[in-house]
Amino acid sequence: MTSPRACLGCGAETLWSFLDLGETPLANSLLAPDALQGPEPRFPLEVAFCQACALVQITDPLPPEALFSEYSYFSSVSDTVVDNAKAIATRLVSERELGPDDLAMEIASNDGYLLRNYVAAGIPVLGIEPAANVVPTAEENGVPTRNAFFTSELGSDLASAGSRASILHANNVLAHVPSINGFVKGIAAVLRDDGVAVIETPYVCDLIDHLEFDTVYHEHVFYYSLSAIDTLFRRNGLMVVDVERIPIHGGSLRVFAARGPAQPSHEVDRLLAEEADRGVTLKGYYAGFGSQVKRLCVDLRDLLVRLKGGGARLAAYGAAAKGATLLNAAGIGRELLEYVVDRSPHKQGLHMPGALLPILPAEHLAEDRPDFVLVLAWNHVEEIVRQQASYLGSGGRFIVPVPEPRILGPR
Ligand code: JHZ
Repeated sequence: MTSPRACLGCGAETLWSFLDLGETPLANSLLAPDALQGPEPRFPLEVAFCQACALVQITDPLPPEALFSEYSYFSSVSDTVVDNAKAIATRLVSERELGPDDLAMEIASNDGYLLRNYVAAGIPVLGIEPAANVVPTAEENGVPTRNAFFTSELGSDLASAGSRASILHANNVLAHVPSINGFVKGIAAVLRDDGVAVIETPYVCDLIDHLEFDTVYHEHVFYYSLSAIDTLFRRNGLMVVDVERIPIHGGSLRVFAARGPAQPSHEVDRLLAEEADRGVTLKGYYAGFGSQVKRLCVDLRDLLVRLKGGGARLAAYGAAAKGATLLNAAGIGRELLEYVVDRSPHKQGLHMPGALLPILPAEHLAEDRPDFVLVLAWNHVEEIVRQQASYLGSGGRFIVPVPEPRILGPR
């Protein structure tokens, strides 16, 4: 597979495709009951590596307006996400001695799950969030929110109007923006000279090493190594000054960036060297991934078919975007799984794209007690195990699909 398209980062026509998930419905386009009969739009989903700048990307990105103007994902539904946000906000307020003259900004601020921690500490905030349906919840959380896509122009406009950020958070959005150079330029423009951007994004090495292929969907245009981020940021006036690997979402990078010039930390140099040693900036690192994914999908489907054939009742947990990719790639639908449960009231009553499983409240598991539950939101498995003690205690079993299917029993 070789894609003729140009890299969205550096513009070189050096994309080398290594994973093709075929024509796939949009992972967060949950279906209302009256939409179940109609045809579902599907779009190509293929992942490529840029041999010039090492940026991993999908080859056919869709316009962000089609994906994010209305959004069913509310960050506050997951305790792990809320706790992670609170920990970093509290830490930065103290480390950087922030006060009422500072401004904490967040791009893709969702329901205010992160910025409300700054509000509680008396620090002025501004959220920027494109999904109109999420904004009222953020405002109820006390987080003033501008309903807009963040761009280079918006960054410059905010800076000219005097809104420059001491801290700028951008969690799980660097992966989502096709016009990535303008987006990074906008961050550089809106930062104070001594400000810091704190950017969390899933780490491509965790994706490859732990077969987290289901985190590929149309919303995720890019899958970053630190090497690719370093090149992208330098091109657009930002410098990586520090980095941490954090466990959230199956393994992410937390990158600290500033307007240059700046001295990167020892950890930045160390991780860049580690990536170079492991060949992360070369296509060989990605070469076997497509066939490993095929194997995993076959193994998972075979396991479910075997359990079902033995008379077991099967369901799933987590109407996650990654769940849509997993079910569609492995060809798992209503013939194997009866339903999926999810804690989010914004998802309940709807159906998973492609697989068409109905989405029910999480409490349904303990009441209905299916024999096995496929954990689609495997990145939150510890939280889900704690919460579903009653289901597991009554003999229920969880199946964690990646990096290889494994069954968890009662603890
Ligand atoms: P979760 C999201 O992807 C969306 P998804 C987004 N595109 C992104 O970039 C990545 O995260 C990083 C539910 N749940 O977080 C909530 C429970 O029901 O794995 C969600 O619907 N009970 C911005 O959608 C889903 O599961 C629980 O106890 O793949 C989890 O979705 C918990 C913890 C979650 O992300």
